[in-house]
Amino acid sequence: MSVRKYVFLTLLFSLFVQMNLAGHAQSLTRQSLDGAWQFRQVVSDSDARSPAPAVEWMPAKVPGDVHLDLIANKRIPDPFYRDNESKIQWIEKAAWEYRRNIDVTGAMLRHQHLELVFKGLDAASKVYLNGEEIAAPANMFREWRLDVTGKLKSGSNELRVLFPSPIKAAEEVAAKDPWRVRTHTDAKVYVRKAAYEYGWDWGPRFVTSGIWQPVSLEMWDDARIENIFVEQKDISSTVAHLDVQTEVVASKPGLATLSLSYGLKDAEQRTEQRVMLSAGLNRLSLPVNIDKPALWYPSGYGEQPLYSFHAKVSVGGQVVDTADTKAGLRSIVLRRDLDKWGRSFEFVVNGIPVFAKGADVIPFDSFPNRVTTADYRHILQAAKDTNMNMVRHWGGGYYESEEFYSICDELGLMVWQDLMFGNDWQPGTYDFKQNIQQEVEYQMRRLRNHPSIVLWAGNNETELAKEWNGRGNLPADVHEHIWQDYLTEFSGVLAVTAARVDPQTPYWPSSPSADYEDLSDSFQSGDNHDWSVWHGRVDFADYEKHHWRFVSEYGFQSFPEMKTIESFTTPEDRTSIFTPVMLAHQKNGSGNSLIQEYMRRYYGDPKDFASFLYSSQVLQAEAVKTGAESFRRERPRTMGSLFWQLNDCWPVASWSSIDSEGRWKALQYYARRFYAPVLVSPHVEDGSVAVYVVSDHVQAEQAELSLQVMRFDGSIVKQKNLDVQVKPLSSEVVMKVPLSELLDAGVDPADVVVVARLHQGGKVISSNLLYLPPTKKIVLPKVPIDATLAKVATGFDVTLKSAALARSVYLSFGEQDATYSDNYVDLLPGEPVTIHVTSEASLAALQAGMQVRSLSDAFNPTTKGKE
Ligand code: BMA
Repeated sequence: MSVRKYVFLTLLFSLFVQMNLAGHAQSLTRQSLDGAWQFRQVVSDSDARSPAPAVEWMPAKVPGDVHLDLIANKRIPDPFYRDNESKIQWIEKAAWEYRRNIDVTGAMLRHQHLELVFKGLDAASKVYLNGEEIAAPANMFREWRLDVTGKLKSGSNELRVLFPSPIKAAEEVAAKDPWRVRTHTDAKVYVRKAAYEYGWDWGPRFVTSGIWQPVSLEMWDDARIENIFVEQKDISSTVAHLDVQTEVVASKPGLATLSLSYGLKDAEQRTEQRVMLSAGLNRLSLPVNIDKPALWYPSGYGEQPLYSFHAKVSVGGQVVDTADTKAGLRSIVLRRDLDKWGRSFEFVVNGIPVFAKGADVIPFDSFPNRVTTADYRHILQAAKDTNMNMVRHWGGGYYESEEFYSICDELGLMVWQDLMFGNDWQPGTYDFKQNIQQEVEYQMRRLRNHPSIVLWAGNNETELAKEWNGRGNLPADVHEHIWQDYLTEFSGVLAVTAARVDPQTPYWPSSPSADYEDLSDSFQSGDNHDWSVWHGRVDFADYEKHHWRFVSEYGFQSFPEMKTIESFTTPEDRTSIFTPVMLAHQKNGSGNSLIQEYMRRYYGDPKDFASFLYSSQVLQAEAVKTGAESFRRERPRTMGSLFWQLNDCWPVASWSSIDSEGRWKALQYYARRFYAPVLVSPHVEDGSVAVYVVSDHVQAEQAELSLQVMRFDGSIVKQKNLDVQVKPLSSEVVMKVPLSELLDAGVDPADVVVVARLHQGGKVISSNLLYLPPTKKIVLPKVPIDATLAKVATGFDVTLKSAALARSVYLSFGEQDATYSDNYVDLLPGEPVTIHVTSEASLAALQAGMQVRSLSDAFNPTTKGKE
């Protein structure tokens, strides 16, 4: 057959297809199946020992989980209150089922494709339609798209999802792994589920089940859009070379039109392409070049413009599906160059080496479906407002919602995204590898357009875990086997998936890791988790001995403030930090004793329960401050400081800087200071006070340094001033003065404080106090602090004044909730500080509740030498 004849027939055939299609083309219809469902406990499960098994059908809410539904039906008490956690452990041993009806019309049945789409089933489950089992999903982190074409009938259809006991389900899968008897891998990891549900050293155990993400029925005919990927091929300030890939699933071959409009807010550009679809998945690539693109920058380095992309597929002139996405244009490189210290570990965004400043983020609640947009915004805005530019999304929870990443995009918070593998050793079975590959591919395709995501990290501490829990003593062949499994998964399957699905975003095998170049936790290379302070029980100053390349975890614990403690305790529970309920809300073993041990090491015994809560927060803040400033002074050797942890998922003593009720702890206020873009950081080294100036600014700038040695009554022992040229993106010692020169003869170092301030344009851009002897050797003056409350246009102002030094002055209003422009401030004699307060409460109520507490108030008076 001649070529000419072949082309003519093909065109004739497609024309025929077109005409046929034109008549029928309809756009995809999505019907939500969220909302009211029913649920019950499946009584067949023989050992469902529970006080009042929930056997009858009860109202349920989807998306959600069985714990939330039992709370809503008053079948269980508030899991967070007192020690209720221990009373509801029966739930994980029970099997549960959910059901609802779907009313289907003839018109719906005429669609070529009817698909049930479950965005998230936690976790091992069976799906039944009109009594027929249609699927057995077993991964909480995957989307389950179930073809029910020809299975739905006109009228009412019953959809039911059965969740066996997660504990049993995991045991059953684990039992099938021939290696398990020798690897002793924990059964729970065999079913892909959020690890923190099983409890963590800051979190309670609520092993739940449920339809935790939205469900819908999708009806489509010719084609639907599966995904849009804005691949950022080459980005610079002059031009952005993009490849916009639209993935279209077509039910049969045919001509279609793909049109794409894109742009910043209202500046729209368009491009269009006629395409020949083949049946199945089509990856349609549309190259897009944008001149002088508006680049996305991390917070502190520029704006966060987001381009919108709108794709439309038309068949026979009819739009059959549309899809939207946003993308921020930026180049991101994880630079790991050999240098005099080993190999660097720095994030370079649009050519700027960014010192990562931030914290680790855990799940926002023990029950994901209770987390609101306001919760995300409150915590993430707090991160931005305290000069953070990165959050590490830790690998023991669940991949977050679109909202979380969109807010990070908007705020310029880079996201170090762990894949959801937390600490535990993972199975190496073929099924498991398949399952996690599909999970990670799905999640990366869902999230890859978010400019905030700057790294995919394989897991949390699983490389480290190679030697944990006796694994180091496994027989050599077993140890070799589990290591091979690990490498295959985290430096094989998942690394390859990342490179294929999101080639522009760096992949890192584990946190911490040195990418096998060195043992993880190396000084020379990679990231590390520095737990010498706290878990290692060493002094805060130990941080200064560590020259890490990037610190992705370190931290110290404290208690939440009284109002949060009151939310889960009775007055009897609040008589000591060691009451059973206070201990039930401490998940890190002897954490409360360790706080006390450090308290006695640095300050002494707080005089009462409230003082303990307050001073534990000051202690935590001082500990992390010591680490953060040391890591920043080490720039460019160290290029990141992420402290453990930003948030809490329930009310608990933990490492968080913001408690479960969203109340900032002292650490959050301190973070704004030690993460300031330009930081003055005085430090005692080789018998001198070395004053470092650290800058994250890309421009050089002028500033004036003043260094004072001040007695606690404000009188000045020594003053030094210096004009400083602050270099961009640097850390530098700008002044170094021997202590002997700073302290005149007869001046007791315990009676003075070194005050370093950087002035610019008449304003103090950074100030820092340095105490010379160990804190415990210092007897702080006991002076009344004058606090004046005034109503102002935007709320209230409180002006604090003190005749002598007052450390970590904490302003609060008892029962009244309020937000503070600052808190836990050091008051220097005669230098009033005004804190702006916003609150629903009235002036009178605030006046009545106003309390001001400083460090010296929290401890019974001591006299010099008696400490
Ligand atoms: C690291 C983290 C978490 C843990 C924290 C505090 O291990 O990865 O797993 O909560 O330390 O112990």
